[in-house]
Amino acid sequence: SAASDWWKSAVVYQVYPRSFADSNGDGVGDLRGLIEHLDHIAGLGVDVIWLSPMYPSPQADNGYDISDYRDVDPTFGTLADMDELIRQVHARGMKIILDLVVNHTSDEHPWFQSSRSSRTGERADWYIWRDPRPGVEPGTPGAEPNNWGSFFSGPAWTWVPERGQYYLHLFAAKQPDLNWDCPEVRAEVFATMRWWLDRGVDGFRMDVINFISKDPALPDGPLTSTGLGDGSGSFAYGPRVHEYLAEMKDVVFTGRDADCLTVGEMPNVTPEQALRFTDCETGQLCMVFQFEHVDLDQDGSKWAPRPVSVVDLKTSLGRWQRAMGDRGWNSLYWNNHDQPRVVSRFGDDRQHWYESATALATVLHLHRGTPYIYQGEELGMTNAPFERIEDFRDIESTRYYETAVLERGADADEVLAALRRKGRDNARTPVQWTAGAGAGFTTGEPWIPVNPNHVWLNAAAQRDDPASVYAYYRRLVDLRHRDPVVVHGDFTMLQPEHPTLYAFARCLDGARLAVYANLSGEPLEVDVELPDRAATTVLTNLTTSGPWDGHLLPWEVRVLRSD
Ligand code: TEU
Repeated sequence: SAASDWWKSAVVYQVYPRSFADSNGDGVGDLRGLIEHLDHIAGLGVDVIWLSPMYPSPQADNGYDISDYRDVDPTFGTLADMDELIRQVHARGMKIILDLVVNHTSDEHPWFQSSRSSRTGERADWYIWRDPRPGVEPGTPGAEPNNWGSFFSGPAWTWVPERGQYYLHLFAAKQPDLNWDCPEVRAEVFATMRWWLDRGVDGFRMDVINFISKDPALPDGPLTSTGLGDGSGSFAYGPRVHEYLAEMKDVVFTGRDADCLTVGEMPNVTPEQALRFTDCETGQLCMVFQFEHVDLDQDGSKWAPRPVSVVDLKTSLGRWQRAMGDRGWNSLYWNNHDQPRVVSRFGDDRQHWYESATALATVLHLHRGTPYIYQGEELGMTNAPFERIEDFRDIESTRYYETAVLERGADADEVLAALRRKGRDNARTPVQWTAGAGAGFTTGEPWIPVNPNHVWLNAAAQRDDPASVYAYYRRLVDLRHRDPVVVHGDFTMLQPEHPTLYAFARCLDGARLAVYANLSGEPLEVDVELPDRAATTVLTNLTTSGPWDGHLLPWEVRVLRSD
């Protein structure tokens, strides 16, 4: 029904609290800082805020390693601040969803502390423990239960002498994987979700939620360039993942007054699987984050960059549009806290900064699905200009540098070039509020360097400028809210083989919205489709308007509508 599908017409704005706004001068963003800047978010017209983790955490992975699911890290504030945030978000007519990170906990979580202490005690089977490989000295290389590598370099297993076993961690050693096959683990996670919903939150973004069910045999995976195995075949779409998410839907969401937004982050998910997760009748989630389009610029490994063409992007995103059809639902994103900035990645942050930021935004937001804006994207923020390894903060980047350069002898400049291009810190430099010191993010020393381009690229300069990237995002959000074709129209890619034109049509009950975007620095003469020749321009990122002759300047986009 329409009411229960409210999230189809919504736009979501992601806040990564550590980098958003610091209210107390300690150099780290916090909830008070977020509360003070809520009007910036509300001013975009967005419907929902997704808040990245603010829970107590040793911060090994910036909060994606949680040591208490029912509190707030003192760095970010207090539970009272959280209640205030929820109130203030709702007062502005928006909703708020939390990040649910329950594939793993922190190794400092009391659950893990008790699990690691003995094989028979309380919570002994709450994590994934295995004996060493027979015949190899436990705790030495090769004694791990299988050959899997972790996402943050090195083996996915860590030896615990106290217990005489290894535990599995798909990410850092400080992020042990929970054992979802244990019913008490699921019950505790579900109870925590209800606890937050009762506090007023409106749903969850679920971290690597397709990884929660592992093939209990945990077989070796195919070897990769690091010399370790890729275990994803045993955990990316495990035997019980649908069962567990169906149980969650039942226990947590069914029968609540208001309908929640649920979005599952799912690396490696295929279109067929995503449809099963999001099917309007038999699915378990509203939508998933898939990774295909953001993995196009890499060759196997994330650190082996390769060029992407407009045709590659169209082929991938077009396939997802077709696959979700009218039973499933897409999430639409270019950016989040793990991805490089889109204007630097698929756009041109030098010659055509404004035009390419707005052209890419238009293409994304007018696909069928729910769009996500990552903090700073609405300002056209760019990648970090980091020169030295010392500038990087992210555990994924620093661990990769250590293992590749220091252990495997890779070329340091090449590794740095890859980090610069694909590293997650590109997304994590402070939000640029002003041209002043600390970019208006902090009065203190920021935990990660601010981008020097804040002197011209900042919110203060853009907020009241009708020709800004910020103002353009506001128009895109507004178009979605005003025009049902944007939400419900079907999707047809136009001229899929064209090397630089990204064009598509959305149709609903005889109305047609067509997008023609020049994703290149060269002007273009477009062969306009017949139904669009007499159409009205409803949005363009350049000041020219009125009838269109099919000419597109570099990175120009035209959105046309006809009835
Ligand atoms: O990310 C999951 C994930 O698989 C990646 O995209 C990851 O960021 C990495 O780049 C793989 O190369 C989620 C969170 O979004 C991320 O921030 C966390 O570090 C990770 O899970 C672990 O919780």
